[in-house]
Amino acid sequence: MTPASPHPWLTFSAPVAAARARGRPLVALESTIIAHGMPYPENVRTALEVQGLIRDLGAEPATVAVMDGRIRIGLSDDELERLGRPGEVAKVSRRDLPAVLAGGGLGATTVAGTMICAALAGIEVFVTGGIGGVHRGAAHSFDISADLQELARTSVAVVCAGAKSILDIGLTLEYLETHGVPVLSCGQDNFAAFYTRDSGFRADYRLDDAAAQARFIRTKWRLGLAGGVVLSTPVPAEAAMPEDEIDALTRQALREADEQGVHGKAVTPFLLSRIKALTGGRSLATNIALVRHNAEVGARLAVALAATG
Ligand code: PSU
Ligand code: MN
Repeated sequence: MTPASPHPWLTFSAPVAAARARGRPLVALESTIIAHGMPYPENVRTALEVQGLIRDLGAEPATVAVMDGRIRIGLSDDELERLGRPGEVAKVSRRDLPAVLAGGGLGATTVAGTMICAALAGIEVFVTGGIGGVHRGAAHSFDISADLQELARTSVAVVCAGAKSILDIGLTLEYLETHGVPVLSCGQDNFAAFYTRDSGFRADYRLDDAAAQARFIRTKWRLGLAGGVVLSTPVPAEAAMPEDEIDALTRQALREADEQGVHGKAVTPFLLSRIKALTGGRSLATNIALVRHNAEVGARLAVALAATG
């Protein structure tokens, strides 16, 4: 659904503007995964590959970021490079968006930030790696990602490989249930666990087929039930990490974060980079494989959703 007059803070790249004009399906992509989730240069290479995969499946990728006082929907290769190179890039969630926009800085949008921008741009499907969630020990730290609150209120379908086991996946699903956010799974019954395929928790509904996913999502929104939908799909089996290894390393990374007093928005990037170091880079290969797979599932969903009118 293309809004008649786009929001004044949005700037569309030329390919995204052309896709909008022709009614071609769009897929939003986040940029925190580029600036804070993966190291350079694999981050930029992955971002470019993911965009290509989406195009090949008949949708137009729109990577979202904040630059020079504008919400950018679609980035050039040079702009992706600017975001991905080591340097100061703000991590932009809901609370940060006004500050980075008004201040004219460079910002990478999280799942929550990207959902807000996608909704403003009329984009219904958004592909990420994994969603944020309720952190382990949240009873003491109160660390619950703003991604979950955004899913409760903003009507965008978020395609992911589940949530990382750095989180408390059971509590994350409880939170989503409380807020009426449906959790769909594609390819298996259970919710995925990012580096591994099976979180041990069932998703609400298994819908393997993009047309069925699109019918579910369209029905929710046509009923006036605002808010997001999570579509989980597991990392391809050949790229998954061994579960006992990732569990042990996750516990170690969590201990280190605690010892070093890492808190707030720094927690997730810290854990990601420690797990990458502790696995000798193997977790990065898994991360790249799952994002690529999510992009394919998301592109098919965007095409199917566009066909529902
Ligand atoms: N999960 C990943 N990789 C990531 C993130 C999550 O596997 O890079 C990023 C996403 O942008 C997500 C954010 O929105 O981390 C969540 O951060 P926090 O836990 O601070 O809300
Ligand atoms: Mn947090």
